[in-house]
Amino acid sequence: MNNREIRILVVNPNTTASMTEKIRASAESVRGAGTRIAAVNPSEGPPSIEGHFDEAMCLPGLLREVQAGEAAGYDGFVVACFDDTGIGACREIATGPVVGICEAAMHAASMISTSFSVVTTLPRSVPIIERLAVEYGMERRLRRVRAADIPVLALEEEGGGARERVRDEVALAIEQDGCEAVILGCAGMADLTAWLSEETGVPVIDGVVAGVKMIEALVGAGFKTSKIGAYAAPIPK
Ligand code: 5HY
Repeated sequence: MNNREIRILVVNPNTTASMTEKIRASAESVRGAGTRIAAVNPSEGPPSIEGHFDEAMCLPGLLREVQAGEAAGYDGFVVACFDDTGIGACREIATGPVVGICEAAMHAASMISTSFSVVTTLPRSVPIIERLAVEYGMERRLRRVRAADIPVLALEEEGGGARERVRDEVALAIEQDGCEAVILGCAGMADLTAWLSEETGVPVIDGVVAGVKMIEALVGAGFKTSKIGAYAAPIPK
């Protein structure tokens, strides 16, 4: 029986500490007794990731955090940005498994339902997530990617109405898309999961939770990232 402690580093690739705290709380709420969680964000980079340019700009900080986590001996990593940005690069520098919250959430949804919709923040993120679904082989399970049309950081403002816009879009997804589960398409929505599941009676999946449990499972099974091909260590330059 492998009951060694599992250490997981959750990296919020944007620089908004309040979102990192929210992510930490979500991860802590489901961690197993033998799991230790650390949640970090880079000190430099975009305060929110809203599109391709921000995705690129967050990479140096993300990779620095993962490199530091690898040096500190973390067993696995969760990249807590729904764009799953930089996953391949993180897998090259990590020994243990690395999951992005989009991939983790889509796989979780595919095992508890036959179809799901995603509710994210801005319309510009919709095609990015649709492309990820194709990349992950989930296009047949995906009913629709919807946007609540709110900036990512609106989720950090109390009373600004962002929560309600997310709730309304989740309700539309259930009403109109024929989906059996809904995925929250932004790490900043992690604190809405229980409330929305309660309100709708439908499984609402937060990628942070799915990612942490997936890493626990992979590490617990003794799996590490394969180093014989695409995720081999970077070639020294
Ligand atoms: C995220 N952006 O999870 C993504 C998702 C989004 O700063 N954290 C961000 O809403 O585009």
